[in-house]
Amino acid sequence: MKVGTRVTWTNDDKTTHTATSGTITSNEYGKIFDSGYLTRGKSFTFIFDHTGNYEYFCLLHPTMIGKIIVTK
Ligand SMILES: [Cu+2]
Repeated sequence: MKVGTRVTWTNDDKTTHTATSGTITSNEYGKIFDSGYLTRGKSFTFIFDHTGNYEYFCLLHPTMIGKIIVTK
């Protein structure tokens, strides 16, 4: 997706989740964005203003992972 895109994560699950930048094994996780605990129905929005590959995961369920690729 293009720089400047706004991404919204919405938790449609019964279980609480997070969208937290980085990987569970990195000291840097959560530094770029961190939704905090998203209970059912809650949303979190982040605007990607820089190019790059942004991995993210759920702090509560670290096998839940994703990646966002931001291009010019
Ligand atoms: Cu989770």
